[in-house]
Amino acid sequence: MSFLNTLNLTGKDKSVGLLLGLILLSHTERTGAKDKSNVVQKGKGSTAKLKEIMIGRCFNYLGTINPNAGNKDCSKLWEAFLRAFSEKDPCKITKEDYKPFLNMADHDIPIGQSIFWSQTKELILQYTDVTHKVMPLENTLIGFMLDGLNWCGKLSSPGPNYEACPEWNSCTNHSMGSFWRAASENYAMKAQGEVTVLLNGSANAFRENSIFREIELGKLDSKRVTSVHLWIMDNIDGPDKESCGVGSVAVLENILKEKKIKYTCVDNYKPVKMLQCVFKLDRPSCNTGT
Ligand code: NFD
Repeated sequence: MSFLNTLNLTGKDKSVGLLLGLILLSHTERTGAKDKSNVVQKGKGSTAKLKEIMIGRCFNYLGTINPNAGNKDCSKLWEAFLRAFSEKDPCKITKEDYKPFLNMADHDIPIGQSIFWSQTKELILQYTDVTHKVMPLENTLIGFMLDGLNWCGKLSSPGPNYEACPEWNSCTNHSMGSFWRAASENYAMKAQGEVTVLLNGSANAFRENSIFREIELGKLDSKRVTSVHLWIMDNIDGPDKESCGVGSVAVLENILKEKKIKYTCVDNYKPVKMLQCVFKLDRPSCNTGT
């Protein structure tokens, strides 16, 4: 009503103004201008050719990367994935919306090959490619199909919105945030045997609000996980901010003790350090002494 007051309307005029306002509001809802909800969509739109990329990655994964993942229908997987966010407000997508896709795409993770990371994505993917000894979320069918892609939908039309998406941090039930939380939860629940965690010692390693801290750690089942190996890797050019027993790493160690999960902790684990050094051999900390 304060808006009407500013127009200096009185009596009957005010009622007409109110009626006009209501008509305008209902028109806005019908035409889909409400897609913007309360959030300005400033983020990148969905990745071009999202469907083709996802289906192609799916065939590649099942055919060449991990034929043990079983029989899956890649087109049906795409449809289940799309249904999670198509024709919906991109800020109102929940973890549950992705459950049908996750259930269809799910497969076993070999015992002892679960590996978690936070702020060390590039390094963990290099380590995975070189050793073939671990299977991070990004090397499961679910993670492989979506890693590095962008997506959201809009209320007023089906399919991905290629123009713009809300920024990841602008809302809680973001289409991508909810997906990664759901996928990470699903991945962590399946961990068995020895588990590895690779954290960044040049940062706040065990960051609050990180998916590793908020979702994955809590889903590690102490009956299935026999031990956790923490590798705290500093960037080659430093700084050495956190280490085993120091800062947020100490907090993580205490949580593992409370959960009664055995753990080891190594600072700058040599095989990973050597990978970091491949690209920066001239740095003093990479001096191999030869
Ligand atoms: P992180 P974390 N805006 O390095 N996971 O502990 C945008 F655009 O802090 C895998 O949270 O570690 N992207 C993936 C963001 C994604 C933002 C999420 C942001 N504000 C979780 N914040 C994946 N493969 O992409 C975070 N991100 C994205 C699983 C960005 O792509 C893995 O199993 C960043 O590289 C792993 O154990 C990524 O989220 C753990 O959760 C991770 O942020 C890593 O999640």
